[in-house]
Amino acid sequence: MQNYYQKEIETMPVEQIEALQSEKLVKQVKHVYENVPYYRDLMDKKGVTPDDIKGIEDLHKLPFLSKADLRDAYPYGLLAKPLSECVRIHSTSGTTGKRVVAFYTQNDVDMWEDCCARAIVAAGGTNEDVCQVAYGYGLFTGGAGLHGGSHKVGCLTLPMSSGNTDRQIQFMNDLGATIICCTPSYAAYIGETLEEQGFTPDQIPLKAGIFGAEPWTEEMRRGIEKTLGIKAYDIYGLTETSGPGVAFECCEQTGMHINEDHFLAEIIDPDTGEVLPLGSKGELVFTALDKEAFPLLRYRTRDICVLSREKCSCGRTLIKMAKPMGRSDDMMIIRGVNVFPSQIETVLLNEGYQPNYQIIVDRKGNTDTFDVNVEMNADQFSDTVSGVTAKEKALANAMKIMLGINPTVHLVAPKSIVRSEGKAVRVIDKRKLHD
Ligand code: DLL
Repeated sequence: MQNYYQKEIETMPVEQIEALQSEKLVKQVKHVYENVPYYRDLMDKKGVTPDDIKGIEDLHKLPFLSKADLRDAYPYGLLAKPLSECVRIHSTSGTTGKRVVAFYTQNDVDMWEDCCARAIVAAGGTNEDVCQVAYGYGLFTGGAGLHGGSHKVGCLTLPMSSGNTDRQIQFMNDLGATIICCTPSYAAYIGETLEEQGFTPDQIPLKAGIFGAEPWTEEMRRGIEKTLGIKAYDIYGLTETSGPGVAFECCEQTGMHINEDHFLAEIIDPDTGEVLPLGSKGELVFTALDKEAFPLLRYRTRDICVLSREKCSCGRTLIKMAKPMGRSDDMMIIRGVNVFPSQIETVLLNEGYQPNYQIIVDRKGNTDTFDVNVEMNADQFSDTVSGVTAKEKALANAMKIMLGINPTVHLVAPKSIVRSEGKAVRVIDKRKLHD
């Protein structure tokens, strides 16, 4: 069994990792230029040739690739290998417009599973563990990625997929699952169900969870850790870059180490495209250094976060990304003010509510309306009407302090907000329907 703490890579001095990235980048740019006419055109338009790229210091010369490019090129326009060499397809959930489809060669699948294996090991996983994979299986990358990683680590893998919560709980208990992988909102739901069934954290066999695919706050982490009696680790990735495992958290739980030997990260100003210095907040851009079938150069993720090279107590030298605050396109502009759902979640959890909420934005005349439905727990529900009204006011006030604008808060009955088994839908923006 290969050891998936890949120490020589994960603790490599920065100069060495940069030299490795430079070497891979030069090769990758040639591969793309020769095999992807769509990107070759973008390079030609910018007047850049592969000879101009001598190392990572030249990365800024390359054009960006955006989600719109991926949609334009659907389905085969960015394919860099013959289909006969591809073994897998995954796809984004794509609620609007065309989906993005990503192709994988066997080497691509191996690299991706390696990244997920590193994440499982960083969360304390070994071949002694039983790993319950409760991300969706299928076109979504969550199930397949963590499943492959779990196999590589040698865990006993429970391929549950998402949903059927009672069965999740039965298998978890009967088969002694020690690690669970799912979205944080589903983890919270499983925790809530376990609590209702009378399980206390010490009766649950889990010791760790690997949660990602959607933004979640530190407050939510603490809530999940408490209910399930585990350590909750973050994991990040996107379909376009292969799936989960681009970055993962270690025991320090202060941001995710990026698998820099495979993914080169930059932070840019989302409005101007200017590359920002380390430590600045901006849009995360990835260059995949090894992907064969669906290589991406300077792909704009639209995720907003910060990179850091501060020394990590786990010994890994891989650069860290902070928890993404959400996508630049998750950000709502309400009455001219920028609002992220994660800010609302932080207020709720600080004020003693559960992260079961929905934001509804609409427009009446020329004014935006901004409503937040928040679920009460059973104790809060038994309150008097005037008590509930006072709580709604207090919560609206706390949100105003965080956001700078006043929402209308509606406290709603326990269990009236639909639970998520995958990525939670937090926002209903009805303004988009009128536009
Ligand atoms: O969500 C891949 C994944 C599966 C990641 C399982 C982690 C675990 P997509 O469906 O293409 O792929 O969505 C990618 O989800 O651009 C982020 O906006 C968001 N996202 C992913 N992980 C995190 C995270 C998968 N840990 C999009 N924190 C990304 C915040 C995340 N947002």
